[in-house]
Amino acid sequence: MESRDSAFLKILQEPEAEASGCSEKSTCGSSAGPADMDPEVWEKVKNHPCYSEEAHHFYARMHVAVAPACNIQCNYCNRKYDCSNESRPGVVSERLTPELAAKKVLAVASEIHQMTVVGIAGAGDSLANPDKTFKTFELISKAAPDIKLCLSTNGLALPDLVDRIADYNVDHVTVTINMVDPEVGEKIYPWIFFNKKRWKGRDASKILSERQLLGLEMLTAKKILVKVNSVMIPGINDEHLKEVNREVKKRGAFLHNIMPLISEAEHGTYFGLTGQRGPTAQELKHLQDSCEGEMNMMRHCRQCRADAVGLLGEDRSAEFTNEKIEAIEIQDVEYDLTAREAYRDKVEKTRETERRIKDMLVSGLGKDERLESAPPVLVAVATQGEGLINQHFGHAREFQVYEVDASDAKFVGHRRVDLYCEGGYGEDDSLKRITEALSDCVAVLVAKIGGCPKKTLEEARIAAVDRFAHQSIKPSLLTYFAEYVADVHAGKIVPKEVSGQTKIRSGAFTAPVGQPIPLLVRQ
Ligand code: CLF
Ligand code: SF4
Repeated sequence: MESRDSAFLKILQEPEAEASGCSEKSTCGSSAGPADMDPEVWEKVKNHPCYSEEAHHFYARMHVAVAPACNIQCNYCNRKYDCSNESRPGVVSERLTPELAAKKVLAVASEIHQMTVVGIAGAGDSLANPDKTFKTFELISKAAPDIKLCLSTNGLALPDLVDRIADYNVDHVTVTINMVDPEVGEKIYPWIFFNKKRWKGRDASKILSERQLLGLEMLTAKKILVKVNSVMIPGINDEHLKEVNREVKKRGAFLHNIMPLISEAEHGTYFGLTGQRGPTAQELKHLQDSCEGEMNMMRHCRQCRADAVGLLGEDRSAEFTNEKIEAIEIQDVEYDLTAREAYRDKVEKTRETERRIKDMLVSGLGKDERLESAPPVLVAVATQGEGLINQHFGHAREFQVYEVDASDAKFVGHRRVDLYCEGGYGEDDSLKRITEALSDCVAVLVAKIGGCPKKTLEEARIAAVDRFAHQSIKPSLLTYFAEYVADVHAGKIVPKEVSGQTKIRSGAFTAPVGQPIPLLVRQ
């Protein structure tokens, strides 16, 4: 009988014409591809790392922190920290003027061809600082016309500025909506500043909610893509976010990004100081899963800083400090549009091939009854980008987690961890925490792993697998799933009961200066 592996190989070797060209699952959201959506929408999202999960493996964003002021107070925010609308609560290292921001964009884009999007997400609220925000967009669109413009807002000022947003060709707007019920809202927002007056309590939340929903409707009427961010605060708005999800869907939001509350006493926020906890990874996934039937969910958000630079999950802002940018002579910056386009073309070809392989694998798996009826499992992956399993276990600062079954390998979250390998030595404490962080996964796919961590993981019934090193993530996951199910049927693996309360950790990987991530896409 033909082995499953050789059956897959045969599928992979079949000519392109045999491919379905389209996933059987028709979705239209962050994990969707070109076959799932209107071509006009696909053009807008295909290289936006936040609006397309697939794109986030290949493309980077940068934030320019030109907007210091805010017009509301959120209980999860302390003014000296980044805006939690879009960032982890870390201090913005440096603020920028619109002129310096445009110069920084040119410098970053000429060095990081992956960078396709510039967003304004703080440090306060982009639309509470409209002149600085729009001046920055004006300067960037003149200097770097191929870059997408993106902004994030709490929505209070939004209805007054929708026309300006459209005038500046901003195609992507994020509105943070944590409630549609002022009774819930008053537990999140102590005050807002609106119409030259400070409002408190339920009145404040009523105004804020009405303005957010009106702004959302006005944007979607202008065909501007809107992502809604919501901060999940257990015991306050967790159940209520299902209603928020229905309301924003009704008003045409493209994507819903439910993010965990990040709350530590040292951040000095109201929630941090009063001991309000954030959700566990499992609670977050459960809520995201229950909203998915209603609309498409973003699961790959890394809650980045308001001055982040690089792929989601890493932060190269330390390479581009104000001091360095100020010292650059603008005429020395080579903004090579042709090279940037060539990079994107190469990425698109790679993505197309990956999609084709994945679809062929899925259609092959679907023919096997045992696989089709097998329940999904969680599998972790160590990657440094480009959609490849290309990171050593000991060098990973985060693991991506996928839910895999015979129909798909879906990105469902990430787990941030401490480095296992420091200075060439394995850290036992880190290994213990990594094992806990991955406790609900049946395997972790890595480029390489040493014997000692492999044994520890296997004792926790997490298979450490390095035979897919430097191969594409999704096809490898589907292949692994087929092998896993075969082993379960052969009695070699007993499926484990999964329960977990994994604490979510904040903080993006900050790339050490001088060790940038690889730029080249494989041939
Ligand atoms: Fe920035 Fe936000 Fe635009 Fe992305 S981030 S303004 S939509 S370019 Fe992205 Fe970062 Fe999550 Fe924001 S991962 S915090 S969703
Ligand atoms: Fe902080 Fe952003 Fe809320 Fe303003 S909108 S209080 S900056 S989290």
